Amino acid sequence: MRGYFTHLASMTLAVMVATPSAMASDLPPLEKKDRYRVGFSQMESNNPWRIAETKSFQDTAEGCNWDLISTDAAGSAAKQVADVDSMIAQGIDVLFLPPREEKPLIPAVMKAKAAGIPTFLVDRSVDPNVAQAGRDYVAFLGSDFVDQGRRVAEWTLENFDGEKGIIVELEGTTGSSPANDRKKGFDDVMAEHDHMEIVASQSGDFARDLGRQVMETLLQAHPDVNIVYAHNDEMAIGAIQALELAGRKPGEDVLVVSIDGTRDALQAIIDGKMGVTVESSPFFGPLACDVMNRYANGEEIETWVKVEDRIFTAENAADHIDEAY
Ligand code: GYE
Repeated sequence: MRGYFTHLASMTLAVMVATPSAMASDLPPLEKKDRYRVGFSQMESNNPWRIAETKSFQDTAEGCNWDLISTDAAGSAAKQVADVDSMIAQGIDVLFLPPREEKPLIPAVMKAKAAGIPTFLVDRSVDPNVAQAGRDYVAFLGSDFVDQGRRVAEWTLENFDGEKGIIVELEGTTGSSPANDRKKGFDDVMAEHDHMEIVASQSGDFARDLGRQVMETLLQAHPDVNIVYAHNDEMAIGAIQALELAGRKPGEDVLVVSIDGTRDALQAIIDGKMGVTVESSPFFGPLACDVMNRYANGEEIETWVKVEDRIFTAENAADHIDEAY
């Protein structure tokens, strides 16, 4: 077990046992081969997280005997479905899919299943009421986003020293699993605290520029904001730019909190402009290799291969910036 964990570099795992295990008979099997034709359908490449994830798959390919076909849907769920279609036509043996949104990517999952291609969802999931791990796809490899939101909220409660928290929330891509779950985790905790109020919550599509624009607009309506919760670091950095442009002092008169652990976010923490980022690792390549090989060996795969996330604050950001992306 130890050796298995150690080569998974910067990702730690918890094995989930509570969920029902995969019914091998329902799922397309994966034949053992010397080389696999592997599809990786990236959703967009407009932020460092996405670029690091794609690179992690590329870096894993040779050592895992993959002939990797990767595509980039450039932010369009419709294109991502078409990309998967084209990879199915190219005869992939296995599919790794980060679904941009929870519902629009379900047809891609179902088509891969119908074509006999085992699919692993990585980093994001689909609507569990429609498509299920262990039945329609093998497993979801990724973080607990509700818990990430909850941990940001708890850190904020411990570290905010004002009397009343006026919170602006910058949501991720509408209809994506991390946006839905990071909102739920954070909002549920804050709802239990009367001195905390979320005055606005709007999507910045997980993008830096949009995060900045949305923050600029929301600042007009809520000049008294003193906490910004962004669903990812790129939007947090955009929000910091908007705040500074408006003459505010992030880290002094506004507490900015977020999720991911990018290099820019760790630098913002070191510079005192950001309070916390809860980790959400993009380095899925080695884990994907490992889980795929276990599946090809006929092992039962847990329906959620859960990634454990660290937390970065002023106490440890400098220790981790060199390994950040
Ligand atoms: O937080 C964000 C990215 O799906 C976990 O998507 C991922 C999120 C990540 O665009 O930066």
